Amino acid sequence: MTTAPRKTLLLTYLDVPGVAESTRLALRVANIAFEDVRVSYDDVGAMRDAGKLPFGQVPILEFVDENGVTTSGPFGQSGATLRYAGMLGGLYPLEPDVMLDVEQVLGGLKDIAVALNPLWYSNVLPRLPTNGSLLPETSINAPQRDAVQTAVNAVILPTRLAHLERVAQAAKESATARGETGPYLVGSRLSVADLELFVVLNGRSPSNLRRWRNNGY
Ligand SMILES: N[C@@H](CCC(=O)N[C@@H](CS)C(=O)NCC(=O)O)C(=O)O
Repeated sequence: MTTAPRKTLLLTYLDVPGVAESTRLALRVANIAFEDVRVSYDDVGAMRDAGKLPFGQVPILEFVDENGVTTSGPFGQSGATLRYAGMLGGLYPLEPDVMLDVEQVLGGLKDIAVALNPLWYSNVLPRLPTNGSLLPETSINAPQRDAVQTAVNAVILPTRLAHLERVAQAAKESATARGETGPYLVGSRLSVADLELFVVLNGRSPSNLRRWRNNGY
């Protein structure tokens, strides 16, 4: 008799509440068993050199059998892992109109994350997917960093957050019209958009950015 390979879901990412944090939360909230594998930058480098990372970076999601052999994946890109976890766990609405509300919030949060990148890396570019380094030629100096921070605080965050508030209000009204009332973006159902909102607004606050940077991230 043959038995199907046992499948353990592995999510591999750095030990920070970064781009894979909402996927971790989605899997936990939905009670989906997974191994929360936390790796160092050196580990990422070794995995990249071994050809293990489809996009040269983490997070990756994969299924492994009882011998630790990958049976499905690895799959990269945090947006993909979040949607996958959301669909598995019932945190990703499949009705097109509700999905649009969730997706536009995810997109708005991505805009915020992109604007924060130069502060995170003190560089115009994020880490290179070839070797994880930051290009010295594209680094920003302290006055440029301050200018980015001022623009982020004075313009980007207030405007983007006002956009999100308006969108959330409209989503709430749509949910109410569907007869779904509740504290979440799309009414009574927690979705991946709520989780990503929490992570971006809580985890990537300027004070957390400073703390992570001081810890070498
Ligand atoms: N677009 C990718 C970006 C992934 C990414 O930037 N990963 C970073 C951590 S947040 C990484 O692997 N850094 C280590 C390295 O590049 O060596 C995603 O969302 O998954």
